[in-house]
Amino acid sequence: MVNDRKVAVIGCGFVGSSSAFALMQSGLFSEMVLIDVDRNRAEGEALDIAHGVSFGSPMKIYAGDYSDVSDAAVIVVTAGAAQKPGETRLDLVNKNVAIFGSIIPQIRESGFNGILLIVSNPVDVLTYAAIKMSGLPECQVIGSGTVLDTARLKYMLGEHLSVDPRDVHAYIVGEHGDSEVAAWSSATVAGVPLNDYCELHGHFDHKAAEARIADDVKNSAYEIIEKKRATYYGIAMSVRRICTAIMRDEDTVLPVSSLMVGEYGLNDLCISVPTVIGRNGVVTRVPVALSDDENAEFQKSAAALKAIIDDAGL
Ligand code: 6V0
Repeated sequence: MVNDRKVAVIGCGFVGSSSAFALMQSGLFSEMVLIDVDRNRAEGEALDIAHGVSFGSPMKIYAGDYSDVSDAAVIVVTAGAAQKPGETRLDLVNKNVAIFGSIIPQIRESGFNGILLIVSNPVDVLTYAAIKMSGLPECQVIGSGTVLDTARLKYMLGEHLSVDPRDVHAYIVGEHGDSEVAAWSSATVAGVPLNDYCELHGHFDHKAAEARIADDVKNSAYEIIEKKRATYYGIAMSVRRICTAIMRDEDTVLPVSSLMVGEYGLNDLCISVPTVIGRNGVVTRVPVALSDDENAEFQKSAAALKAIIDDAGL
């Protein structure tokens, strides 16, 4: 039986603890179990976060093990090595595939049948690995994908155009990483095509602005890691947003990473495209319009991911 009020977070480092903190504040769950190979870390984070409960909604928060996850509605996996300054997300493949080899089979053996949300990097490759190792239906395994990159894009466009980022409709698609693609051709502000909206605000040099903003989005993780060693608040809010879409059965469109079965001509790899998310996970993917150039870049991103999946022997 799935307990709709229970979430588990595996990996309690910067990203896991920040996500747990954001989930505690969300009021979505009334029970949260934290798991880490460093048991003290999980216990410390559980205590620290639990002390905020009296300012939020009643909630049981504790450090546990895999016997505690069988009935969770959602498991968020953030365990694994993180990027060091100068390292790409793809540099982490072998280390984190091995770590997943010790985590996902234990989730499987527990009998878990909820939604598995993968956050560890490289997230697209690890989402694919989690589908293979968990035996769960593919719609129940979701990678946080380019939800964070898209949030960064909307924030930066909001700043550029002095408009609420929530009124910017624009997506980063492809790999959560260096080959990601900004889908400029379908971007709008309140339904107005992006370039038209830019011109209303006195911005005419579209190509230069697009290149600058896409670069800033792509490089923001590197910049933050260089300055403070890790990124965690933005991803924690992304985790909260994805969990909200799931638990409230919102059918929200979010650019999560999931297994392609013919969409965009792709098969047998996980990559981010706008995807409808509800209580059972992936409902369907939205065929966002890409220009020829964007599609070529997106296909390149997919080919790069496929090569890594094959190299890793997944
Ligand atoms: P961190 O602070 O080093 O935390 C990792 C945690 O995982 C530590 O507490 C470890 O003890 C724990 N851990 C390691 N092995 C296991 C295991 N077998 N079982 C349980 N716990 C284990 O790293 P941080 O929290 O900064 O990053 C975690 C992961 O998230 C990394 O792979 C990052 O690259 C990734 N991120 C993904 C983002 C996204 O948008 N998808 C964004 C930011 C970081």
